[in-house]
Amino acid sequence: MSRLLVTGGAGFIGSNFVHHVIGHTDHDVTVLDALTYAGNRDSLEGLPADRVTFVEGDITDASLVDELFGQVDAVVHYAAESHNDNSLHDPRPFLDTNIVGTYTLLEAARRHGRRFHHISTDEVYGDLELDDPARFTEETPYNPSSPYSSTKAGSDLLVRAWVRSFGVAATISNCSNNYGPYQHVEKFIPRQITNVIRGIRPKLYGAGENVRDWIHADDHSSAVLTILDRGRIGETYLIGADGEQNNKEVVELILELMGQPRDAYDHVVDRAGHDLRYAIDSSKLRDELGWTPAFGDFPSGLARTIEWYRDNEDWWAPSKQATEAFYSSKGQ
Ligand code: NAD
Ligand code: TDX
Repeated sequence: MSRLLVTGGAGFIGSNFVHHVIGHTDHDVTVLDALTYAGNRDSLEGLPADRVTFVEGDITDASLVDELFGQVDAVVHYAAESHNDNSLHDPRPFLDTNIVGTYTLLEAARRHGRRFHHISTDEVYGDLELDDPARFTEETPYNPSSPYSSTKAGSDLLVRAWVRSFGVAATISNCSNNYGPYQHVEKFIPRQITNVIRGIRPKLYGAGENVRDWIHADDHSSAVLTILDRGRIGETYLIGADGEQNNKEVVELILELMGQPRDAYDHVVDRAGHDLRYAIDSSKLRDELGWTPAFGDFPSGLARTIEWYRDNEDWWAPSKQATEAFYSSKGQ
C-alpha cells in the first residue's frame, strides 16, 4: 500500500487517522470530504503537503469517487453523518451519506478492485442492560436503535454483501465511543469541556447512568492500520479499550480535572430511545492480530483532551454557539 483514500478525513476520527498515518507510516493520503458542518480543514493543518492531498467532494458523487479510486491503492471509509441527536431531528442526510454514500464507494471498489476498509460503530448491536455482564462480540446480532445506528448497520450489511456477491476485498471494524482532539462540540465530552471553559454548567441527559466504552481516537487509528495490514478479508473486528464509564462519572471527572466542584452540572431532557450501555469485547482483534491500545488510562487521556480544547479555542469556538442554540431548543 502506498496511497490511501480516506473518506471523511476532515472529521474527528478521520483527521486523527490521517495524523496517525503520516506520523507512523510512509503511506501518502488523499482525503475526500464534503466539509459538512462536521468537517474542518483546520483539523489537517500542519500535515506535509507533499504527502496529503485534500479533495472537497461528496461520497455520493459517483464520477468523482471513480476518478479518485483510480489513483489510490486502498480506501478507508470514515465519512458519515455521525450524531445520534441530529438523526432524531432530521434522518434524511443519514440515509444519503451512510447508505447511498457507502454503496457508491463499494461500486467503485468493485470496479477498481481496491482494498476497502469500512469504519463502523458498536451501536449497530443496539444496547445492553446496565446490570448485564455481557459485552458485544462479532457474533452479537444486529439490533440498532436510532436512525443513525440503523443506517450504519445498513452500510455494514452492504459491505458484507459486496464481499460475498462481488468479491470486494473489504474488512469492517465496529468501534466504541471515541474521545480525543478535533471532536465536534456537539458530542458529549467536548460539549462538557467547552461548556466549563465558557462558564456553562455541563448537561447530563436523564439520570446520567448510561454507560459508554471510551477509547482514545489514536488507539482507534492504530487498530484500523492493524486491520488494513493483517485483517482477513470479509471479516469484522470489534475495536475497544475496556473503557466503560457511566456519563455521570465522566462529567464528574471532567469537572474535577478542570478544578470545579464535582456536582456542578445539570440534568436535562433525556435522548429519545437512549441506548443504555455499550461494551466491547475486542479479544478477536487482540488475539488474532496482536493489537493493544496505547492509552490504558482514561483519566490521563481525558486530561490531555481537556488541555487540547483549552489550547485550541479558535478551532471549536465557531461551532459552539449554534450547537448550544440547537440543544437549548430541545431542552438539552
Ligand atoms: P464526524 O461527524 O466528526 O466526521 C464525519 C466527516 O465526514 C466530516 O468531516 C464530514 O464533512 C464528512 N462527510 C459527511 N458526509 C459526507 C459526504 N456525503 N461526503 C463526504 N464527506 C462527508 O464523525 P466521526 O465521529 O469522526 O466518525 C467517523 C466515522 O467513525 C463514522 O463512520 C462513524 O460512524 C464512525 N464511528 C464513530 C465513533 C465516535 O465515537 N465518534 C465511534 C465508532 C465509529
Ligand atoms: O450533552 C450531552 N449530554 C449527555 O448526557 C450529550 C451530547 C450526550 N450525552 C450522553 C448521550 C450518550 O449516552 O452522553 C453519551 C455520549 O453521547 P454522544 O457523544 O452523542 O455519543 P453516542 O450517542 O454514544 O455515539 C457516539 O459513539 C458511537 C458517536 O457519536 C457515534 O458516532 C458513534 O457511532
